[in-house]
Amino acid sequence: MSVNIQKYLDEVKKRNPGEAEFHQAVEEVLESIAPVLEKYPQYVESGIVERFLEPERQIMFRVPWVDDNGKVQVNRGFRVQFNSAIGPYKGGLRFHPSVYLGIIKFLGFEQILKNSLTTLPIGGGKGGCDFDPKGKSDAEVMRFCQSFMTELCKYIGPNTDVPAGDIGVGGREIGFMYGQYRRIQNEFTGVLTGKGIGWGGSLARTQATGYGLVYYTREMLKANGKSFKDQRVVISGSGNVAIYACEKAQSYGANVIVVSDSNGYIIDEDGIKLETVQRIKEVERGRISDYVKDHPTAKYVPGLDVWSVKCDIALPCATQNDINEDSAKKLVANGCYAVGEGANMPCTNEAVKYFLSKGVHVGPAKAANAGGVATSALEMSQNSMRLEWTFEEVDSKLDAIMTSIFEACDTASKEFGMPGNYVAGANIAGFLKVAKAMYAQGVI
Ligand code: NDP
Ligand code: 2IT
Repeated sequence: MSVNIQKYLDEVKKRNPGEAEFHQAVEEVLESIAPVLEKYPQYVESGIVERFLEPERQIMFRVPWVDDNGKVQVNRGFRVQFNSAIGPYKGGLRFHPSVYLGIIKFLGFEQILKNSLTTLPIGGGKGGCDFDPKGKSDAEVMRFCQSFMTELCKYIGPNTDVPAGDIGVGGREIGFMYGQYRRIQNEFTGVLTGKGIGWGGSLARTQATGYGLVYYTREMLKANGKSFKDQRVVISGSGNVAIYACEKAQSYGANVIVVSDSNGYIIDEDGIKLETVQRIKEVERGRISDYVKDHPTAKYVPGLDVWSVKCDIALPCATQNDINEDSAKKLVANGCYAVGEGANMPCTNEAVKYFLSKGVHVGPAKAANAGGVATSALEMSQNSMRLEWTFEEVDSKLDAIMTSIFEACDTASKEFGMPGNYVAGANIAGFLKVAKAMYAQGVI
């Protein structure tokens, strides 16, 4: 049987006009799972693909709040509850001015497969708001978060949908939202993850996405006879994922020479000084350009062309479509041989194809950055058991999960005749588990 993938994609574009990021994510997955659908025609016949591509529920809501000048501001909030076949909806909240339905849907769609790969019982969802936390006072962020949760709380719950952080949502925002949820619902429950230590949070959740990315990339390098030791690493971003990827890569002997933000990037040939980045980003909420004040031998370059810096390993940890085909060509021309995707969909589909055609090892986001949500699921387990595990316990479970995710991608890539294509392997392994669950549960 030959499966017409284009028909599904055309239908997605027609039903979801103007949502370019969602179309892009769907296209990549459909291309990968074509051989799966040929092998298992029952998934085609029972409409699994059409159902898989349509969110179970999409919520959009007004978020009114009052700024420090007494002026009323209105933002638009989203929660897309995409698929709950294998567990409650699970996925982060993004607060960034670029947020619209197409971004939340691409993230929610990727989350289904990512969460499936974690081996833990979590479905896929994502939410967010077009609110820009930059330059806002703590009091403004609190009033905004309270208003956002006042509406969101109607749709979530510890067994229904468990949000967490993403771009623009860290410990401060989770705290304000958790407080408001608890006040309205009058219950102390694991409805959000990424909570603080001492009120339901898990040790190692803060580090988990960045550490997990490096654990996954370590396994990918190992399978190809390589390691992080003495390699030049370029990281984009300087937020939560970038910081802890940098820490773990350095602990494996890598020379991390670049971090960035949306204004520019730092090149420090002697190795990025992480404590300076952490002070600027986690404490002062400042700009990465300040780094050179402490380290005058480093260089600050305005703009986003981080991928022109020569490196062996690239870890994009900022945002989607950060590496296009041109950047991919520059990276390969400069000798880059491995890419570990810390951000969600940081490479365009054309960039991924170019990398694979040149033999570059690509650790796809939905596998390589799954450590964050996996540790969120461990936080949910701890909350349910009313127990707290040590940092070492959580970190060792995270390492084992990332190793098993790499093995699943590797095995699926070989089983379907594409050895070394971990992008296809991740899509296939993630999809199979969800498809099997949907099939068993009937047409719903
Ligand atoms: P943060 O908000 O902590 O940091 C985001 C970083 O990316 C900042 O340095 C930011 O710069 C930069 N950035 C954001 N948008 C842009 C843009 N449009 N252009 C250039 N730079 C940009 O977010 P996280 O570190 O949590 O998230 C980073 C990525 O990792 C995202 O793709 C997210 O979806 C993904 N991810 C996050 C997980 C988590 O647990 N937090 C889990 C899995 C994936 P600036 O400050 O200038 O905006
Ligand atoms: O993209 C992601 O996986 C996240 N932002 C983390 C989601 C979570 O529920 O911890």
